[in-house]
Amino acid sequence: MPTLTIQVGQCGNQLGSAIFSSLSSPSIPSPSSLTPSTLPPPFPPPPPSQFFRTTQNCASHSTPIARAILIDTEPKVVERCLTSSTNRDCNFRYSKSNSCVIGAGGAANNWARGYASSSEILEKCMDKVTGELEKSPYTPSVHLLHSCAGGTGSGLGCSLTRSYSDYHGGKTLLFNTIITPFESGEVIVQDYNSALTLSSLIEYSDAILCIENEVASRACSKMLKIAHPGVKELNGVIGDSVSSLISDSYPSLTEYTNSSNSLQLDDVIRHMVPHSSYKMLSHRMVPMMPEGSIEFSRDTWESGVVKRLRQMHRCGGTLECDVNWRKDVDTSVSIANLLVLRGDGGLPRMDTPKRNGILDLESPNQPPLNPNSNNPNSTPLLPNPPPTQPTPPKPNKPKSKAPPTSDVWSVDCSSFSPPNSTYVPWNPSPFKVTRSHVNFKRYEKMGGLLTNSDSCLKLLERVDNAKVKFDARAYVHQYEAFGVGVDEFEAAFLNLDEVRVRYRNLSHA
Ligand SMILES: Nc1nc2c(ncn2[C@@H]2O[C@H](COP(=O)(O)OP(=O)(O)OP(=O)(O)O)[C@@H](O)[C@H]2O)c(=O)[nH]1
Ligand SMILES: [Mg+2]
Repeated sequence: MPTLTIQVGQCGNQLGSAIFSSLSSPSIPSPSSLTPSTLPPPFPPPPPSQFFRTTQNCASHSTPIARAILIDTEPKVVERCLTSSTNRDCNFRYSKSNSCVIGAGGAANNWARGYASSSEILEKCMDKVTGELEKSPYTPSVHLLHSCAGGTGSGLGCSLTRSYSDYHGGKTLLFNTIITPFESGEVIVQDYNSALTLSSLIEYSDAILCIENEVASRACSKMLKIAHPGVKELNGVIGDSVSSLISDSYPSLTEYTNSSNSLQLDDVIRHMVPHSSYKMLSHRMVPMMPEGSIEFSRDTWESGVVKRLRQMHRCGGTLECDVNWRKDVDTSVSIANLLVLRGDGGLPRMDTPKRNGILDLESPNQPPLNPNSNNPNSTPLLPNPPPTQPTPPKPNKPKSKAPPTSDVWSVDCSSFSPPNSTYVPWNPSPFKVTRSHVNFKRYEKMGGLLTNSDSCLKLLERVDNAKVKFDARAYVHQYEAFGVGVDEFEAAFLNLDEVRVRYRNLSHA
């Protein structure tokens, strides 16, 4: 099932490029991989069909096209994304007609300016979105990417999220990946913009993945040993972390072997947000290491990947270098966790290239997709696919094939299951694990963990910085000029305080 990505502002667009680049990167068979001798030499495997489409009847040769809309209020970044995706070494490309540059000068780091974009601008963006949606029979999830601190990504990103929710809410689930600014402060009003962004998304988005630039920067310097990481390096780390979670993976070997659908973004949202009062997600990834060290690493699944992720989760650390191995009780109470394990098997098998890859929706011979993801764990609190949607016939099943000779399917992950992990008592199925034997890039074994827990409190506490400025009414006039005054600020702070109280109370539930 397709997922539409909407990239807004400088950060959203640059990050989108990094995520699509990671999603379309070839996996490299590792020296000790269990299957590569039977496989042809490395070549770019088909990227996940959820995020790409192909053009007419030439699926095997054409470059996959990202299902993405590129939006900004200044042309530079969008143009750079379009140009770099035409480079020979790029494994995907953007559709030029999906770019939408409105205005000419940016939103001057002012959330209100971006949010107050005219209905004409919103309509222009939504027309592009509709144009892309019409290329697929049904799109159950939309992934919006933007920063919190600027004006366009944060303000227009929130306005688009709201419009999308108004037009398509109930039929489509919205997943916002947002980048929070460095605490040291790059933009003087970044705390205002972050507070207004979070408050708005909590209302209109279905799930919010918060990624801190601070953490990405430490990942680059401490884990990848990059001396002076720049935006490109930060985006490399974030792109890999996000794509390792959302790329194709399967709940079980049976589902993989029977060619059932892989986990889709709407399934992720339903699992991770079982109650609409708790939408804040965070992520972790293991391993992260310098490129040159990867081939020397010989991790085992249980002690090398799962145990390390479990300990990071236990002590609330986002990076492996923060792990305190002496801690033996969970610091946080979780609402839900999703563990994704990838690797051991090298490349995808080549006998059924379509299976892991792109379904050519524009080809007349392509069997239609089944829009019913029928996830048994889905809850009625988030919208399911629309009941009026006609159910297309089931796709022809590709021939069943021998299971991959990889042990990723049998890794013991029970340390994340209740009661071995601390969960709220009201979620009957808080833990899910999905797997793929396809290596993630060069990593022989890797694990990603998506968490909904009270670990988001640290981030929410940063709102207090905004309150201090607001008490002095600093810069508020700049927001008032675009319709966001004292009342709107106070409503946003109140909204965020309520979220804090809800998450804080998890440990008393
Ligand atoms: N990780 C990451 N952060 C970025 C990137 N570009 C900008 N940022 C962060 O985003 C914030 C600034 O937001 P931008 O996305 O540049 O702003 P914008 O949405 O284009 O809005 P205006 O320029 O104000 O119209 C700062 O916190 C930057 O550190 C990027 O490519 N990657
Ligand atoms: Mg900008």
